Parts: sequence; C-alpha cells; structure tokens
Amino acid sequence: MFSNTKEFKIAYLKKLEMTFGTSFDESTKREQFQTLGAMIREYVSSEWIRTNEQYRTVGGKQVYYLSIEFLLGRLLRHNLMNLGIESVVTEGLQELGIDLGDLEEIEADAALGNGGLGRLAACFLDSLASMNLPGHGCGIRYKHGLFEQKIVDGYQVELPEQWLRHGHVWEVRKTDDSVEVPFWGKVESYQENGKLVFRHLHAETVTAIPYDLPVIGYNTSTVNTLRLWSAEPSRFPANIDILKYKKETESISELLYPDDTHDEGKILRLKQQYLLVAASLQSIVRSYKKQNRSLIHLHEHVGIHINDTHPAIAVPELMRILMDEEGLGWQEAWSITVNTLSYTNHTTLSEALEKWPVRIFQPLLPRIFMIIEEINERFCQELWEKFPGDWGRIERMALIAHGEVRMAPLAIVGSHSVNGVARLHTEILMEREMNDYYQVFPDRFNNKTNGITHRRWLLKANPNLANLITDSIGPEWINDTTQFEKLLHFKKDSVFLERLGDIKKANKEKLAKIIYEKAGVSVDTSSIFDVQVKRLHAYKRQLLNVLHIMYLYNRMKSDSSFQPYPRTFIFGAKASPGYYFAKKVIKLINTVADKVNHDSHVNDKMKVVFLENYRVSLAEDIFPAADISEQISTASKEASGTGNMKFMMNGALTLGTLDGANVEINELVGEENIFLFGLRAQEVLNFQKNGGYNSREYYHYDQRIREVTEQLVNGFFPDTDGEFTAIYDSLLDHNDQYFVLRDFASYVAIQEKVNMAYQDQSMWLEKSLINIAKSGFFSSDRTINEYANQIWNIKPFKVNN
Ligand code: GPW
Repeated sequence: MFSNTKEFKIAYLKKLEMTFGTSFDESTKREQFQTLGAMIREYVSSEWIRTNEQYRTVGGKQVYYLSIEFLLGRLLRHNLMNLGIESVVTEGLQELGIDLGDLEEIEADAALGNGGLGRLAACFLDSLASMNLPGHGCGIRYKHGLFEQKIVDGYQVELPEQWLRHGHVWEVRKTDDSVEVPFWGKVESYQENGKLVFRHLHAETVTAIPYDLPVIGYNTSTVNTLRLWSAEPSRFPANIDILKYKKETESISELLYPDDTHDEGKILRLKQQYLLVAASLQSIVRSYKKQNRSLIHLHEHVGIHINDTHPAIAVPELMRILMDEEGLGWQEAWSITVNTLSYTNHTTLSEALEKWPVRIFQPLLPRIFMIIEEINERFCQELWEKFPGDWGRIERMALIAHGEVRMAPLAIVGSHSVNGVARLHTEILMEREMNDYYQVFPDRFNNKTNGITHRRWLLKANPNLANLITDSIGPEWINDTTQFEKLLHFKKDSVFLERLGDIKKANKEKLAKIIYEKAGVSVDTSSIFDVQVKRLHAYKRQLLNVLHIMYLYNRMKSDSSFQPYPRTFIFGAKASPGYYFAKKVIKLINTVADKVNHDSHVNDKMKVVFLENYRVSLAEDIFPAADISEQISTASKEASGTGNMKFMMNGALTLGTLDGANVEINELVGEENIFLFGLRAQEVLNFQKNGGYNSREYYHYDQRIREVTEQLVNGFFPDTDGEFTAIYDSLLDHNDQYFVLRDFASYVAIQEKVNMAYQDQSMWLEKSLINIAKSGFFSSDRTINEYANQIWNIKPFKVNN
C-alpha cells in the first residue's frame, strides 16, 4: 500500500478526499485521524484475512479468551508501532504539517473495563499476537465504557462515557456472523427415539452482532481477532410494544458495570454474561465446524478461557450445545467441556465472589439452570462417595445452595485448570479460600503470575528509556525480555546512570505540565514523585497514604526543624459510583490537597495532586514519571496488582506490603531495592480468623494517629462538617477492617527511609536500574507463554505471506 513517505502522503491525501469529500486544507483534525485509522485497518486487512485462513486450514489449536472486560486504551500509535510503520507515517504527516501526537489525542480511550482485570486481558491480546499464538478475545461492545470522572468541589462526579460518538475506526461490523441468544421462556422435554430431548420454548431472542477488531502483533504477520458483541433486536415478535422491546434489548450491551471487585447481582448483568457466553460459543463452534471436524475432538483443537467467573456460564452452555444440539450423552459432553475450559481466579475478596439468586437465574436461563442442577447433583454425589457423611463439606462445596448459584465452584468443577494470578494469591487459594476444592482436584490448581505488555508500557509509553536500553544492550529485549538483565552491567556506570536520571527528569517535566494544565497545581520536578494510581478501594488503602500526608503536614507545622526532602504526592483513582466510603476518600484527598497546596509554610516542600479521570492514556504519562510506586494494600487482599509491574519497568521503586506480586518483585530485586512495611499476609489472615486486633489501642498509644484521626472530625478542615465521619468510624468504631492504623507506624518509618534514600542520587539510580533490569519477568509475554504451554497447549504458528 505504501513503502515510503512519499507513497504514504499520496495515499493519505487520496483517502482523505475520498472518505470525507474534502480537501486536505479544509479537513479537520478528526477527519485526519479517521483517515489515518481507516488506512491502517486496510493496511492490515490482507494479513488479517491470511491469518484467519491459515488458522482454519493449517493452523493448530486455537484459544478464545472470554472476558467481560477489555481495557484497550488508544490503538493508533500502538498499531503503527506493531506494524513497523511509525516513522514513515510520522514523517509523512510531518511533511503535511500534521503532528502525529495531535492526532493521537483525538482517539477516544476504549475503556471497556474497570481496572486490572480488563487491562490484563488487553495486555494478553498483545502478547498472543506478538508471539504468533492463535489466541482471540471475546467480549462485549459496550456503548458506554467506564464513566468519565470529573472532580467538582473535591467530589467525584460521573459523566457517561461516549467512545462511539464518532464511530470506532478499528472495528468491522460483521452482520453475517450474527447469532441469536434466547432468554426467558420455558423448557419442554419429550422422548424421541428412546432419548430424552429438551426444547426451549417461548424464548425472547436477542440478536448478537459481532464487531471485530484486528489485534496486530509486533513485527510479525499475525493478526488475531478481538470479537465484541452488541445486542440488537431480532425479528420483532408480533403484538408487542416495539419501542420497549428495542430499548430492553439494546440495554444489554449499553453499559459497562462500574464495579471493580464487587458483585452487583443485577439481572441485566446476568444478561450481559449470557450474551457474551452464548454468542461466543456459537461463533466458536460455527467456525470449528467449518474445519469439518467432529465436536468429539473439540478440546484438541479449541481452548476456551474464562477470565474470572463472569463468563462461567460457559460450563453449562457448552454442555447444552454438546447435548441438546449435537446429541452427545452426558459423560461424553462433560469430558469435552472440562477439557476445553480453563479458569482464572482474580480475587479472594468475599464481596467479589459471584452468586446468583435462583429466583433470578432460573426464569431467565431455564435450560442453563437445569444443566447446572444436574452438574451439581452429580458433583455432590461424587463428594458423598469421597467423604461419606460429611454434610458440612458438601454444603460448603455445592454449586447451588441456600437459594443461590455459586459461580466460582461452577467454574472450578467445569474446568481442567484453575489458576491464581500471583504466587501468594495461588497459595492462599489452595491453602485457604479454595482448599475444599483443592483437596478434590489437586492437579487442577496452578499459578500464573500476571504480566504487562512491555511494548505498550515501556516501548510506547517511555520512548527515551526504550532508546537508552536499546543503545546499551541492543534491540533484542523487545522480543525477549530476559535480555533486560543485561542492564545489570551498567549498575556502576555513571554515564549510564546519569542518562537514566535525565530521562526520569524529562518524564517528570512532561507530567508536571499535565498536572498544571489539568489540576492547576505547579509542582517541583526535583521533588520525589510519589504515586498511587489504581481503583479506589478500602483494601488498597489510599487512606493510609493520606493519613501519612496529614501527619507530615502536622509535623512540619509544629517543628520547623523537620525538613523532609520535597515530595509530590500524586493520586489517580475512580470510585464505583455507589461506593460511599471510596467517594469520601476521594473527597478527603482533595481536601488535604487544598490545605497543603495553599499553605505557604509547607508548599515548597510538599504538594498533593489528584489527577481526575485516571485511565489508560493518562497512565502512560504517569508511570514513566514516578519515583515511588505505592502498593500498600492490606496483605493478602490484592491478588496480584499489575500497576506495580508498570512502575517497576519504568524505574520507580516499590513502597509496599508483601502482597500480591509485590512478593515476587521483592524476591527479584532484593530487600535493598524495595521499601517493605506492614503486616504479612499470614498475620492478617490470622487476625481475621482469631481476632486479637483492636484499632483503638493504636489510637490511644500513638499520638500521631490520634491527631490525624481527630482532624477528620474536629473542624481542622473548614466547611467539612460531618464529611469524614464515615472514615473516622471505619477506623475506630468498626475496628479498622483493613489494618490502616495497625500499619501506620511502619508506613511512616518506611517513608522516612525513602526520604533518606532519595538524597543519595547515584544510589537511587542504581536501585532504579536494578528494578528495570529485573522487570523482564513481568512481561505478559512470559505469562502468556506459561498459559500457552501449561494450560492451553497451543503452539506458535507463523503466518505465511
Ligand atoms: F473481582 N481484579 C479487577 F476478581 O481488576 F473479578 N477486577 C475484578 O473484578 C477482579 C479482580 C475480580 C484485579 C485484581 O484486583 C488485581 O489484584 C489483579 O492484578 C487484576 O485483577 C488482574 O489479575
């Protein structure tokens, strides 16, 4: 299509004129962006077609990653980089007077996810394609992604997100691949040729329309597919209120539920889950059949992965297809189902474990419910044989109990592999949370420590650091992140370390500009950039961070000899709209920020910034600029974390608890290169089991704690009457569930260590380098390689041009 700048320019101008019927001089930035996007999609279309063709004819086993979330972010530069045409395009546009960076800003962040779980799915897609693995995503094309956050008067306000307003250049609507998804109705059974047959009658069907996005591998001809389903009305039934039916149908894919690690339990959510599963499985089976293969061998050619329990209805749905549509018997269908499916657990928080009331589930999905009942009966029978008389165990483990369908047990029983997302998390699953199931299926459980795509989070987000790495150890690291370790040779190289320092400084200056533009706060770029960006949740303990800031403020006000090294505390976090406590913490951060930033006694030493609307594109500017990565969850509560990995790869030092993947970061970098504090996971779990923690003791014995907690309610912040009572009560009346006060002293002490350590710049830069050098392990290429070999049994397949 184009192989040099000149050809690109000609093709680009022609495309612009043809698409928009406008001359280049008259065109808007949006038209220029859309034109470029459309050109790139066409550019990949032949490779996309070839990939699909060869997967069908000569390729091996394929895997489908079912996820209710894909947090993609922007795709323009990512696609240009992966295709290897970034410089041709940048130059071509430049000669036309267009800055690629300006066009990038036009693209909406595709925010079809809440946080870690959805972003992990997006990183996995990049690794699959880049490693030539036949793996595709299946998700939902929400009309509205995660809400846009505004901060008004210190409070979070949510606005609907509108990523599709101007269309999405990367997608292709595939009406011919539509499928029907039935809800409601009733199930009838009758005998046919001596066999019991089931029919789903009077169902209300919805048409699921797929929109396909190309997933372009880095420097390879593999183009995989992310298929996103949208719900539309089917043929309109007679005698109904058409408008109502249309609205009801479309509402299924209308919006992403904004709850992170929290089970909402709404019927619309269950409809979303079934839409995703039923549409994806039909389309997978359809394309499998095109290969003229019998369903008996499905698991040899197809793997289906369940990302958390949201798509766990895949277990009964696959059974339904194999039995009701393909005529297989239970035993045969069950063995194919279990061997095809695999499941990842992402949390042990009880409020996140999905359960559906039978009274909601059964009427909406009558046939699916019947199948779950049968799976449950057979499973309980097995348990009875294994543990005769142990009613308590059977009750604990049943898939349906106390009027609820339990999704995690369903996923475990119906999959051949169950994995956690960091070593500690998997241990806790096996030894505690899922121990009953581990005893029955010890071989199913395994760990796959999360990873992130270094192509987006380093190569793209931090080009200067990427260049320094390439200059120092060559470009092989882009395809093989074990090469990162070669950077250790430069540990004592002062020229290298100085360049590393300069790059960090430049990234901080870039972020400082954004902070000034967005938040109106001017920050000192030689101060320590101390960053906590993630969803707002009590267990992640943003509150601990704020209370420490309040303590520092108090100390600076009362003791003029206390002169810590300048710091900029940076926060970014969205709270679920209905999460009262989380919203109060946002208000508190903003209230503290206001106080600190306007107090001339302290504001040359510290600033507090809350960046609104934290999202993927903003994250790309934040990670490269951080000095300190705050990973301070209550030990045992954060399954893995992935932000911790993005910070590390960009040279920030972790300040954290031994939780999630922090444990593995610590092991890799060694204790001199990380700042650890607080209770260990075992201690937290023991307190929770046996009691013995009394937060009031810490209040009474630690004057610093007394002062900051009292300031929440004593008028210290003007005009905030009663505003923070809920926070105060959570700490003192409700015995501080997340051990904030218990870990406070330890946190203050480790922060003091950071303060000292930063002042020896060459030491600091050496630590930073060691973190980067050891971060190769956290590439999602490593993670996906483990999934491919140990769970999915898929092999790289090189697409021929
Ligand atoms: F509750 N995670 C998330 F387990 O972002 F389903 N959203 C979720 O709904 C859940 C988990 C769920 C996160 C974990 O909190 C985080 O620790 C982990 O790194 C991430 O998933 C990816 O595994």
